[in-house]
Amino acid sequence: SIKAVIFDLDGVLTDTAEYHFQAWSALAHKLGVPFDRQDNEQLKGVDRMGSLQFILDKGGLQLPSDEKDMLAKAKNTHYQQLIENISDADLFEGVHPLFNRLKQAGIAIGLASASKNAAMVLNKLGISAAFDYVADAAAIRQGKPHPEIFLTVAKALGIPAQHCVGVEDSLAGLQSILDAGMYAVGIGEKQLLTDANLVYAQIGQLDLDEVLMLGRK
Ligand code: B16
Ligand code: MG
Repeated sequence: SIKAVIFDLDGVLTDTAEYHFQAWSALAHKLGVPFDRQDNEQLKGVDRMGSLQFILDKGGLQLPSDEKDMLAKAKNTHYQQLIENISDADLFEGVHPLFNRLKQAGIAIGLASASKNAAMVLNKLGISAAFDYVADAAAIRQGKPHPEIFLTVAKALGIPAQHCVGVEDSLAGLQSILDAGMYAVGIGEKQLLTDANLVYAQIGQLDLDEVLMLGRK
């Protein structure tokens, strides 16, 4: 049976994935590298330096590491400006009712976000207290698609992977969940998130009874 649901943040609980996209596309534009939403799908869930490297590789650019650090820092500053004014109004519809139902059912709630800004975003959304455990992105050595982050959260919650469900909007994240040995719920387009056990267009459409059935098979 399912004893924990481990959520991704950006693109699952709020639309910050859009702000990451805007900040990366501004940076790519400055570098003269073509970058569109299709490219961005590859970046979702991928950590900051990995995302920058994807853009540099796409443009055939090789830069010394101090310049890469500067570019990553500039992207983050831009991203933080974009999220400065987000609030509880930016939480996707349906998150509070879902969390309430999980709590009533005694199911643990975890966060597995690759973002070093996750704690700040949770605070702005007003949901920090809802989580039984929040992964520290800075302490994760191998980012998504590696399973480390989801396994770290499960371990901290004290729940074996086969009793966990991961919820993700990114291809890298779904890979991470499945390689961790968990059930995977995708949020987004069915045609894109083909590896997920179940896919819903938005978190508000997630059918918890259907998700919990995954653990009964
Ligand atoms: P930061 P998630 C990920 O968050 C984003 O999807 C990805 O676009 C971003 O590059 C990554 O966090 C790192 O974020 O630069 O804020 O540390 O989807 O895993 O919640
Ligand atoms: Mg995401």
